[in-house]
Amino acid sequence: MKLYHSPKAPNPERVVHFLRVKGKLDAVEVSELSIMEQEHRTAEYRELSPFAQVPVLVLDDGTCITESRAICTYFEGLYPEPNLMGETPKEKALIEMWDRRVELMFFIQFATWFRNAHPAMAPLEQPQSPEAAAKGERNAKSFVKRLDAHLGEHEFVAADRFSIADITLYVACGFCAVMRWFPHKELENLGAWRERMKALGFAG
Ligand SMILES: N[C@@H](CCC(=O)N[C@@H](CS)C(=O)NCC(=O)O)C(=O)O
Repeated sequence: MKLYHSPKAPNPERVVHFLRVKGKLDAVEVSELSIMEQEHRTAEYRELSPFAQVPVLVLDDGTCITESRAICTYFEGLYPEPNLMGETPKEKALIEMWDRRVELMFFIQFATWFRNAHPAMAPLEQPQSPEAAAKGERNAKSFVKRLDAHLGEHEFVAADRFSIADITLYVACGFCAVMRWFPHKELENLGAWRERMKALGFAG
């Protein structure tokens, strides 16, 4: 299997953390490409990823799987232990619910802010929109406050156990540094959750 990655890009990072926790990083050959050099926009790469994004997982039979969560679902099926997506129907639903909330209401909102506000993103996001940036920033900041309140009452994001939802939040929080925003330093419960993640082997 071959995983297409781009250094520091958060969506492939999500997959890499997921695989690392499973102890299966060596199951894939990692191929790096540069988003800033626009290596993901070549005709050859679009054969693998029609929307010109990383990550892509290419199976040995040539099947291409994009979407970081779908790739994680594939690995969860291949390598069930440790379970990261829920054991029971209830756990599976709660973990998916929170993972989608973190992805849609935080990760993507933050990405919208970053892509529309940061000068380095201008070549990729044409045209950049200050209105979209402001809306993304507002949404991301509002969600993170609600999440902080949730983490005041729960050790982990979903179903009171470590799961993919924590990995998604960890990656999203780290990504915020590109706008010099450090939500886990501003919000106490998020900061305490991050310490728990450190204890699980996630670098500070
Ligand atoms: N929903 C997709 C999003 C993938 C995505 O947006 N990847 C970014 C890197 S983190 C990308 O390839 N960006 C290229 C571009 O914007 O041109 C997933 O979860 O994999």
